[in-house]
Amino acid sequence: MNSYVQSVIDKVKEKHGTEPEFVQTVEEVFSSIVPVIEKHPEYVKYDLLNRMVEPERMFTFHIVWMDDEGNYHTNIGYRCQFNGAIGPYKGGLRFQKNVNPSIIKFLGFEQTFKNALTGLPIGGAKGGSDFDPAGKSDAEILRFCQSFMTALYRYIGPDIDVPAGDMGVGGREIGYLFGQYRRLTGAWKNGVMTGKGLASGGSLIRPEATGYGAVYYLCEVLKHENDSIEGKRIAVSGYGNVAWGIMKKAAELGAKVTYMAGPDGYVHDPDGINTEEKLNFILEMRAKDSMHCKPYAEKFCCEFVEGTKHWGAKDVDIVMPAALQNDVTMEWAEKIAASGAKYYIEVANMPTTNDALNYLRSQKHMIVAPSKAVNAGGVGVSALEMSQNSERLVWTAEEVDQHLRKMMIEIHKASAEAAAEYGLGYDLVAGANLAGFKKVAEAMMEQGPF
Ligand code: 2IT
Repeated sequence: MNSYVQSVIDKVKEKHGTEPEFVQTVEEVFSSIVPVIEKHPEYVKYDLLNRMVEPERMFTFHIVWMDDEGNYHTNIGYRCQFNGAIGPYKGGLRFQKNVNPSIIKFLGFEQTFKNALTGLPIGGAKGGSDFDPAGKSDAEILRFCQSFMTALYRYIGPDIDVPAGDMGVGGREIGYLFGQYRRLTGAWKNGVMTGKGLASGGSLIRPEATGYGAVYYLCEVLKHENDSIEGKRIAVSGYGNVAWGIMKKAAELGAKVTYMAGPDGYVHDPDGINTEEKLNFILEMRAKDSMHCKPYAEKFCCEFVEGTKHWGAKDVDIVMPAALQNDVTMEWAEKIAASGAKYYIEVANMPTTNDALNYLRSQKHMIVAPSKAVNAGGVGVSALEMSQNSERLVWTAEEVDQHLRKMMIEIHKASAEAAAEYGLGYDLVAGANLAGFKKVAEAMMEQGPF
């Protein structure tokens, strides 16, 4: 390890001991970029890395809202505008009980390099709240979103910061947030947020984009291995928007998702979650209760195993974690490696602990792809929504899908080429970090290195 890179990682560890997820992502990204630092002594001279690990701006705010019984509650809101070197800050809002500064910062840091990989001019950001949407009524969600935007609206804008959804923030929440933004500013502001409903200026394919993009990326990996998606059995975790998009696109291309998991346990459907009836049932199930996937097993008479994960199941070809961060720890990684599955395709943001990821990467029989490349189609289509809004155009679903597919092909190619350039072979994890980092670093240097 290069001594400058090591010194920055050590400093982050020392300064941010209470932010484990943030430390983890810095270590993961920076351990890949050593060859670029060695090629560019000026990055060391101008101390680029210490600058990169400090968000350009990050703030908190309080959100006071009233529940349906008239009781008042206060939550914390966050926005972390991590790096705006290549475009307006861009990234989702996460509403989840466990949201804290470490989670927001890790997501903002990852977003910076992911957004660079899309090839589009968007900087990295993330935000959200420790508000728990589970069990809240529609009216409570509306009041919370209005209060959230009342605190945030001064600090965002189409050229400043363009928020979107993440866990706990879907089309409904974006609609309520955008409505409040318009009420407060009296302006449409090129849509200001992405992931809007179609009637409000949203883009076709945005809800499906992350999952579809992940499958398009997967197809590139398979092509590289002279393999095909046809007939493949895929295990996902989660059954949210992203996992759902994977199920749908995989089915369309002749593969099948045979495992999915939720907070309550996992479902095994050997026939595949691949019919319209099954896919629609998941949407209904999720809308009613986002914490349980057992009803799927009851409805379609398949196996449900409570309180555990399916990682390591032997009848799987492709593993795609698409739920929370650090879902796959070392213990699960060992089971996955032993299962014989060849492809480990991360989808959720940082779904693998660093030791588990490095272990999987060291397995000769496996190909590992990193989330910041695989899930970049979501934010990529968000950037296409920004383009459509600012040009006052609406693209057809086919046009958006074509752009998305092209973007995923390019991301895979750029990652593979960056790894090859530094003699690392087909290392998609290092390649994505190298390609994303190079672009952000170049922009930072162009804008005044000191
Ligand atoms: O993690 C992500 O890339 C997102 N939540 C989407 C961000 C966006 O601006 O569409």
